[in-house]
Amino acid sequence: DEVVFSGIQPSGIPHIGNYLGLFLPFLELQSSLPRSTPLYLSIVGLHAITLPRDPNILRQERMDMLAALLACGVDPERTCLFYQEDIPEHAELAWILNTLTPVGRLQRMTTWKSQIATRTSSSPDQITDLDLKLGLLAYPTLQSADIMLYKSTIVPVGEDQTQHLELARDTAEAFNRAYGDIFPLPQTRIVPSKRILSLRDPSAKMSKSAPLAASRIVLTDPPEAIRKAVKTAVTDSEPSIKFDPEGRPGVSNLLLIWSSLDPSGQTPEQLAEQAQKDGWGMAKLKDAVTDVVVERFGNIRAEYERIRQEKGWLSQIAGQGRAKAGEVAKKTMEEVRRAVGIDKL
Ligand code: AQP
Repeated sequence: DEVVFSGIQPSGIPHIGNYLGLFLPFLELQSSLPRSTPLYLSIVGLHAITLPRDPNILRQERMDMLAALLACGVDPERTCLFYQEDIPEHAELAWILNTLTPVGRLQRMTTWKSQIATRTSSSPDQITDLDLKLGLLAYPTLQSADIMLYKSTIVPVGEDQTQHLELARDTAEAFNRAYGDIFPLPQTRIVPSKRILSLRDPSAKMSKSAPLAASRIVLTDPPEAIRKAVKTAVTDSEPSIKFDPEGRPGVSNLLLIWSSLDPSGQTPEQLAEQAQKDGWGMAKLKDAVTDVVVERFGNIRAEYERIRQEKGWLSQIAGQGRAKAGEVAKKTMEEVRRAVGIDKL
């Protein structure tokens, strides 16, 4: 039987990449899957602390992420919405999985390699940088634990997470080989996943923590901010409008955003063709993109601001999720502990 799990870090207000890469696919599963299919969506604080965070800001951002997910349409009656750090079994299973995960495999993760590239000049096998912490290297193992704890089979995530998902699959397999068949092998639901690029640098993905705010559009941006971010988005010097993600990533990124939110359901290629036929320039394309984003984010923003004030309700939702997820997590860990031989004597 299918079980859906996904997670998001409470590391800032979600941007349109998170929205198109994770939220929308998740919401689609929420509305299309039969009610008997369990859905889990976790705000993963233990992942967020793999980079230094101010505790007070983190506390606020955890709550804000819950409000943002609810504002986007996650239904807490249908989806088990919870804080990862409320369920100690995540860290416990991660530890056990650490004993099965080859260090070399973790060192090959692109996320780790990009951290090394930005922070140290030493070669990957001779890391002397004391700022690089073990938690950051082991992050994908914790992610495997998140997925496996609920015996998840479908993991809707953005395209950037594919490598981590492959690791989760191999880790589940390694566990089953070592201790018996406990875990199903998770599938990545990356279709029709989208990789939204930074508006400032189309060679990088859009990211919550990139220093330049103008590189992203976040759910709470007022219309003027959205207009400005799109207007100043880096494209290229060719005047034509064409969907060519390889050759023309900047324009293609805008077309992808437009097509993902446009009610007509047209593909980026079709929208580009039409724009080209109508003799549009880049300014017109940017206006069209701005309009669909403003339209979609306007309601979400109002809802977010309202929900954010409802602290009592938010903690009630978190409590509900904690109870539901906790029950399943406890059961899985009992099985795991028995299989490994570390159950109560
Ligand atoms: N640019 C993106 N395009 C499509 N999907 C994306 N996701 C992230 N960026 C893009 C998807 O959003 C989900 C939640 O991501 P996360 O917060 O857990 O981690 P992340 O991938 O590291 O996201 P950010 O925005 O880049 O955050 P920071 O800067 O804090 O690391 C995932 O499913 C991811 O694929």
